[in-house]
Amino acid sequence: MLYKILYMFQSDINWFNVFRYITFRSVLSTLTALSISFLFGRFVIRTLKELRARQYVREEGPARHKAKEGTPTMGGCLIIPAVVVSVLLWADPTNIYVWLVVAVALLFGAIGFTDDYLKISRKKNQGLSGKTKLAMQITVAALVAIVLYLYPGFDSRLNLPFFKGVAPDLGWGYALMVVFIIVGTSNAVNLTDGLDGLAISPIIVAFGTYLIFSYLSGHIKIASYLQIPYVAGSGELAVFCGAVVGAGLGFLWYNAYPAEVFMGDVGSLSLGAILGTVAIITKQEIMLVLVGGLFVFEALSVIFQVGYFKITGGQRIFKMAPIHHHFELKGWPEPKVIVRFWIISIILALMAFSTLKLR
Ligand code: 57M
Repeated sequence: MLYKILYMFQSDINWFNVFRYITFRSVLSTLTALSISFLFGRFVIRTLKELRARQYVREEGPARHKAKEGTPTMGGCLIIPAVVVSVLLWADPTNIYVWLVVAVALLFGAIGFTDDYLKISRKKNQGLSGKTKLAMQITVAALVAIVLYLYPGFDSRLNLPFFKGVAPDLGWGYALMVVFIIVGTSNAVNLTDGLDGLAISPIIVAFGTYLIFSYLSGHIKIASYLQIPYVAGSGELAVFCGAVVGAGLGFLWYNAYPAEVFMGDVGSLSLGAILGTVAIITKQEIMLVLVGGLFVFEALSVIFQVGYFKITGGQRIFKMAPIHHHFELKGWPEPKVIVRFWIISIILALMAFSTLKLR
């Protein structure tokens, strides 16, 4: 919004022309969200404590986690508003993709908020039933898929990295893939959020990566040179990604080990869904497997653990899933698990960038 107002005066104040540039507004969006989450962090933590929004730790978890009982949760109530306010200030309000991703952030945030609220009101780690939560996620993701499928500026071809000019049109199958990506990424981030700062830092890395991908895919000349799909208007999502990076950095200030606050499902479900939606709109869906590789790895560890447990009648592949608990139970101190997983997420992001010219 501010962007449109300030740009109106660029004929009177010439340097206001700079507000036209996505790069400049992405930096402002990052700094605005960082300022909001950092400055309001202490107030939100205090309010969550007063509202008894405290974490109930599952019995069967690693013993060390019992000490975390009572930590304020629902820190997503700090992250999401910081993101939305920054996006409304600095993104182009006429861009449909911006509003679609804002809607995803708020609707998945509402699902997570409901889950967190039920856990807190029941005073145990049992919120929405798995089926109810999944049904709500699929419903929202299906609405996104329908909007994108029907939007004339968006096509249903699947962009395959490494294969020049190969982009099969999946038709309605693309809509199903959209639902799978959004719901899958949302739940993968949710599963990953099990140690202090373990989810938010790879989120910052992933959105920093998609900030650049958004800018590239929305720039017709650069997209053509790199031979990646040009998606008119997707460049504005760089402003959105910048807001998530900024809000995430401000939240990490308080979520860093030992955490003063957890993001809750209100944060993890929303951030995961946003990441999946941005990957789809920029037509870098397959790249998400690499950029969000840590989230994929965590989710797969649960799938394989549960599957093997059922097939073998009780045996386990890992000491405990998701995989971060396995290393905890191997004796790695929590900060060591966290930082090593951060390193992996940075390596994966660098690998994703390296594919940009490998065609
Ligand atoms: C999401 N939530 C954390 C916090 C955070 C099917 C099964 C794999 C499901 C899975 C599960 O319940 N996942 C829920 C993970 C929880 O964090 C809260 O949840 C929000 C994110 N959704 O914001 O509010 C706990 O994680 C710890 N935590 C931190 N620092 C943070 O910054 O230390 C979170 C954020 C918090 C806190 O202790 O209480 C979670 O782990 O529940 N279940 C599991 O992940 C459990 N695994 C398991 O049961 N494995 C089995 C089978 C089912 C695969 C096995 O391996 O045999 C583990 N999680 C817990 N206890 N808490 C192990 C048991």
